[in-house]
Amino acid sequence: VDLDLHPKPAGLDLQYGTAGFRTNAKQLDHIMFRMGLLATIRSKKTKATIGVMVTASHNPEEDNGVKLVDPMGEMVTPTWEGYATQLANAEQEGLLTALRDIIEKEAVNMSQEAGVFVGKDTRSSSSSLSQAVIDGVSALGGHYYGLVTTPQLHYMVCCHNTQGKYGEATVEGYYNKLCQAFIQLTKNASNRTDDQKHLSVDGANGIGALKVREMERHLKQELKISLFNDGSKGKLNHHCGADFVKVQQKPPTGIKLNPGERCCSFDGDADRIVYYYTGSEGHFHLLDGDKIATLISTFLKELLTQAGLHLKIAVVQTAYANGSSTHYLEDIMKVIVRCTKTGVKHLHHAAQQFDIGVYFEANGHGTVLFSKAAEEKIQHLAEDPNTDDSRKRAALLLQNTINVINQTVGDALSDMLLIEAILAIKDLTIQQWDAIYTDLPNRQLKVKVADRRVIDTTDAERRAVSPAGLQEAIDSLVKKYRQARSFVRPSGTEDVVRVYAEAETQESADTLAHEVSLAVYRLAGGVGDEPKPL
Ligand code: G16
Repeated sequence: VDLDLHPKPAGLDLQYGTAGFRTNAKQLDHIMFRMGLLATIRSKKTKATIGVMVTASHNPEEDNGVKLVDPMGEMVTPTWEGYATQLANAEQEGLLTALRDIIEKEAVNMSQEAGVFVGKDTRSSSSSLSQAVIDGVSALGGHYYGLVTTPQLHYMVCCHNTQGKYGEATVEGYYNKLCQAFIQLTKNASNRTDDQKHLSVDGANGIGALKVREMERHLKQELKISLFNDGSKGKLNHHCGADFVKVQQKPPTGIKLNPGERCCSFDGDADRIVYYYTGSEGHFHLLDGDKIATLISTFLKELLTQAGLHLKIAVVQTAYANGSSTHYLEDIMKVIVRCTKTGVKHLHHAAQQFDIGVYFEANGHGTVLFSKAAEEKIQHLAEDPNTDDSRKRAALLLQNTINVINQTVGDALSDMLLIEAILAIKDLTIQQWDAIYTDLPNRQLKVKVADRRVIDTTDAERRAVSPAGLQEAIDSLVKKYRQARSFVRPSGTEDVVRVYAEAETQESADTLAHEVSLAVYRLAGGVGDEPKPL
């Protein structure tokens, strides 16, 4: 391999963050090439196919990024994130040594065959950057997937490495599996009206919009989608998409919102989803990842009871989870709740500890994991001739639920089908779903600092240990408000510090978020203008 094909500019250092490398697309050419090399080594090491996804998901159009996907479709393991950072930052003349280091440390047999699936989103920089990845793997026979959503790539890696047991490793195979399960599920709903079958989708002007169009014909009119922000004119993630809707707490531009109607937004690579509607008074109602986790876990818990199955179910959240959701899940629904650091890789891992692990970040990124033992128990019950009708119905519903879910990673298309099926089966309107609990008013802000690494956190990012005095400042501010909570953390995908606050009223949440932003600005080296009140 010619290692000088995509040279690194001297002195540029980047870290493998929350979801891989992510920055302005202009700085990523050498990173992509090197991740192609690393994915190939990882493939030789694991004797399995590895995935590389070129995307910057919710970030603006001019950014890009890359994440590595391990054999079962999960995020690459932490040791290899470390290798990725080492390899990315080796100066050009040290690249060969850096590669040899990893090969030696991991005792990789370089004569082993390798396979790498490469996926990309619709960003204008994604074509040339994915070509740089392919240049890194091509000498070793990588497989290229063209335009796919992030979750489709995760799915296909898993299908390939399980020799098709998880499904067929093609985009068609993906649609078939999910949509057939969806159609089976909706057979359990009675007399759905056209309104109930209708959903407005904001595609964030990204890859999800193209894919929802492709998927539609597999849905046999059981779901009728009005697609907005389909990429034909608007800019990716600009005033639209799941991140915009969640953070701004308002509808995207470019969507027609009729009062009371169910709508959802995907993010730029379709691994997140949030729902919303406007009330008759024009008030905006957001149903975020926490509400989604609640809906899904309630549904699963009811099915387990009906099936008479004793399986341990848990919900995994992050510090961003609304306090009302945690309270509802623990105290009313009596399910186990766990809190992890931000990043699906952390939630995924925690969810694997249970028979059924429902994990969702408040931003709408999540899925459900079923242990092998749980899947076997459900299958056994469904196939046992002695199972009575109502238990059998529950077992079959659980089986189809498993099939509609993409267990490899959060997936907007799969989550959408699952949510639509649950609403149909339980005959719930979005308003009824929303009324399960009331969110505490909250606010998220960003603060620019010179070096966000000066902020270090502990307790699943709920407390700051550095810089000195910051946590004490937050504690005394929080004390001023009722039902209040606040935390700060450095983002792993953008060059900012994130601030979260919630309180009894929106005014308190806004003021608290602003006050905490000021504390960050003053104690953690803020740059630019001081944060202004909202
Ligand atoms: C990525 C991660 C998510 C995370 C989000 C924001 O999402 O996959 O787990 O919540 O970034 O992370 P941070 O607050 O560290 O910037 P996406 O959809 O952008 O890939």
